[in-house]
Amino acid sequence: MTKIATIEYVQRRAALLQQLPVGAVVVIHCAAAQIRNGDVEQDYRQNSSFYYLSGMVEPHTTLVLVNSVDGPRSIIFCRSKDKLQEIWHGRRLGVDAAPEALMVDEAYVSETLPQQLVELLDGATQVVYRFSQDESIELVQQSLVKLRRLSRQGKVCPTQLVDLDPVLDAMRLIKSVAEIEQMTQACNISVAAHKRAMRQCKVGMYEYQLAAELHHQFSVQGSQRVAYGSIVAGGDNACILHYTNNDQRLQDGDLVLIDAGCELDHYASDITRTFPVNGHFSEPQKIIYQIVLAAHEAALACIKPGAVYTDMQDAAVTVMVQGLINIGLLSGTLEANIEDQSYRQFYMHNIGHWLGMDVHDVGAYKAGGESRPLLPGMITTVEPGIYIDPEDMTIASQWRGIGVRIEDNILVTEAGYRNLTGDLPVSVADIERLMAS
Ligand SMILES: [Mn+2]
Repeated sequence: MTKIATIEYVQRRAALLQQLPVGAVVVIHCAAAQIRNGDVEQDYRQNSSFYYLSGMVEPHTTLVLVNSVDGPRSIIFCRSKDKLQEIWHGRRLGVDAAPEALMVDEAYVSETLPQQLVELLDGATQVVYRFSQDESIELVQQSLVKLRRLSRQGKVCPTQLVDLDPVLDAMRLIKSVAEIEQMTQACNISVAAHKRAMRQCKVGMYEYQLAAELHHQFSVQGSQRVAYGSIVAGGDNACILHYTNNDQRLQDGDLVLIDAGCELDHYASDITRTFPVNGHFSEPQKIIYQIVLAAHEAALACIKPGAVYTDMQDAAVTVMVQGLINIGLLSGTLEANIEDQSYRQFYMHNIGHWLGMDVHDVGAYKAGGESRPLLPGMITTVEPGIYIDPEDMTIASQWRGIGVRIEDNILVTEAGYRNLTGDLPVSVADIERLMAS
């Protein structure tokens, strides 16, 4: 499996600095380690934006980029080598190996950062850091106070504070060739896992047992972790949008909705399929499923450079509302139902979200108050759904408790789009065929 080459991190740092004025200094921290209980830590997962610029997986690390007149400087502050700590907790890169491994100019131990940052910020025009990151806010503030105090010794304190996130988020939104390759691999693993789940699904299984089939396949194929908590929702549990208890038995005659995706080298995938536990859709299930599938196809058909996010939502809503009118779950005209959003009773979320290093990836959905145009290199999910309240006695019993969502991961291309998860069966016939095999 290919990984993103170290040189790409160098290119990202250069591309970032090109957008900043000479004299700018960027400070970005890694994710803080979290205590689980006692002296046991939560599994560590690097902060995506930090990893995007550094390729560094270790905690207690900070990256500083200096856009100096003499050219850019990249400096990593990381943990020192420590035999005893490494025996207990694992290998460390260390400052000697860091410059070559990460292709940065200099490396120092983390403990020297507060002192060195004061020196690095002396004479800088602006400090660029994440306004959302407590460690950076604190450290930058302390450094500025120190510099101010030293003004009579000729130190010059920067006067501009700039948020790094909008610049970095815009970069992360457009995926590079290597990122697309990485996400294609993540999607392939998740497709294989969903196929395995469809094949292994049996009446009477627990939802967590079906989840285990997915997770097994993720791990076997090299994924480090799930991209988010897996949803395996049998029957009307599918009507709970973020159901993650996964502790019920799968019943004969019910559907099961699986929303799960692996993470591969810090890149996410995010797939949903809904299929019959016993391998055969009932008539009412099939009818709802076909409406969602038609909405899914209508949304996909909109995707091309220049289309906007709301085009997908509008297309999916139109198809689902008409479908719900046709079967009597909504009354009145198409236009009136769209206008008063009565369909929100059955479809209460949006059509999708950006996908990248984070499952709900960074990047603005609007520009200048308007839905932004799609561009090649963007990756989005498309995930319409219909969820029929199991407790709503005004609805005919045959529909109650049916929950269907269909979600694929879509790369916007010059020509239109590429469905990165399109190898996973989605039609009723293809799903039933796979489950029978
Ligand atoms: Mn999603």
